[in-house]
Amino acid sequence: MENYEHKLVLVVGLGRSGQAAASLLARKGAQVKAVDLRSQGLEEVAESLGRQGVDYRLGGYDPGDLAGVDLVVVSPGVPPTDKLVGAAYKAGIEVVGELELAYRHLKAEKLIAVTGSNGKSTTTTLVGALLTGAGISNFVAGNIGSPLSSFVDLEVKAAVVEVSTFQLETTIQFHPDIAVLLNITPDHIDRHGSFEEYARLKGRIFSTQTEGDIAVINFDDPTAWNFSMSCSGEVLPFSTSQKMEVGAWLEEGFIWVNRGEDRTFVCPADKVSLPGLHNMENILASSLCALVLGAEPVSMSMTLQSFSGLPHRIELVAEIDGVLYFNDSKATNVVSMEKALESFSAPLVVIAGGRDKGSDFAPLAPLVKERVKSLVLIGEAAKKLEEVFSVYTHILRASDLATAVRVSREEASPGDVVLLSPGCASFDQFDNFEHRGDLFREEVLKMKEEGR
Ligand code: UMA
Ligand code: ADP
Repeated sequence: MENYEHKLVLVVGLGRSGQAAASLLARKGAQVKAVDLRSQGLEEVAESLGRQGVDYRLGGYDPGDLAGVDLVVVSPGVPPTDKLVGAAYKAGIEVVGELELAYRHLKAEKLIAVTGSNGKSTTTTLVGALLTGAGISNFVAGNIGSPLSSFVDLEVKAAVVEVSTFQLETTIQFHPDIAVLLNITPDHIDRHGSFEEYARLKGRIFSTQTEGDIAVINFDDPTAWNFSMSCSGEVLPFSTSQKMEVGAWLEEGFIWVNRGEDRTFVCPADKVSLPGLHNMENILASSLCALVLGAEPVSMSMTLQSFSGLPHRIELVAEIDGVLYFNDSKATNVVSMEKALESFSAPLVVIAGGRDKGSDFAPLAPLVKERVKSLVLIGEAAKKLEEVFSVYTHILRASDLATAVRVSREEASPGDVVLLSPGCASFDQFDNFEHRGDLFREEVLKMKEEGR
């Protein structure tokens, strides 16, 4: 446990992570100062920080804020290129991310950390559900939306934590007992500069592991699997394409797991509630985590049959005039959009676009040509998407999501599917992906009401 007596800690960024970190530090006796580039919209936060004895400066910061500071805690959204962060490193001040700070105070007995380009939230939630189903106390936190700093005092058997590359950039001691790497496909190139750097950061989830720890890795993803060669812990692979000696796999329609002694049958694959092969990857990885922590296959099977997924991930919203409307707002990169397009055989009217993260959309061209009858484009990336796909499908532009929903209705015929699967971040027009998905749902349900 860190001793913060007479220590001044600077928290950079006052979103969810910064607020939780500042509170944790204040509770642990540190003198805390917090800064944020923003000044608007933080009134309530400032009031609450003030009550906790946290000093704050909003509307900008500079290296002068480092005076007397012993430790800097950065929010995940703060890039390493930030001037203040650079000055802190230069001055020899320790810089850690909110995740690292929380880890140093964690009381949970075991730490399960889940990363990957896609499937993190689904897998993290499912691991939590499998453990709960087996009577194993746990909580779910991290990049999923609830900073780990808010949960550190909970004395549970397992902390199940979703981890992003933004967080792995600033970990030092962070040491998962079980580290899960679901997949590595291009994302966040705008932040990390290249795919190679992004992949390297994903691999940091294993960097502190030693013998006795466990690495759960996707055998079918070559970039992810590559890390199995350098892992110090026990590697448990999972595969949806071939039988494994140990780990988790599909065989003749059944889910199997084996930690090295006897293989165990978990559940028939067609009995699980989560749809799609991509979700089967999440299921296999989650089952391994639960198995290692002592869950019985019978309870795992029951949970897998009842767990039907999270909102905003290929979520059915409504049927209107024979057209099904699906919300996949969480598809914020090319591969998650690809999985959504692959999930339907019906003709698709797809709403896509938003803030581009330096993505290459060209690999989607064959799927768009084969399955998408109309592509309705919104947001900053509309022009780029139009340039890539205009030869493959009918393109329409809409100024906002509500208009896009109405346009899609015009385009769709009975038997078609209207799918919001943006392939881009939401921040150009929305607060976050939930805001975008909620608005889509609201518009669709409004149309359904109007039709009654
Ligand atoms: N800010 C600065 N300076 C900067 C950047 C931001 O002062 O250089 C300020 C902003 O003005 C704002 C605050 O920092 O007030 C925002 O901090 P943040 O961007 O770190 O966001 P949080 O609210 O703390 O949320 C973060 C994660 N956000 C990011 O990684 C961008 C959330 O993941 C996570 O749920 C939350 O911590 C709790 O752990 C979101 C995300 O988009 C969902 N993650 C990316 C992803 O999943 O792809 C990585
Ligand atoms: P993350 O937290 O990594 O963003 P989510 O579980 O929230 O992952 O899912 C995000 C998007 O990725 C959704 O559109 C979902 O349909 C898709 N997805 C989920 N699991 C996978 C997977 N294993 N591989 C590829 N795409 C996936």
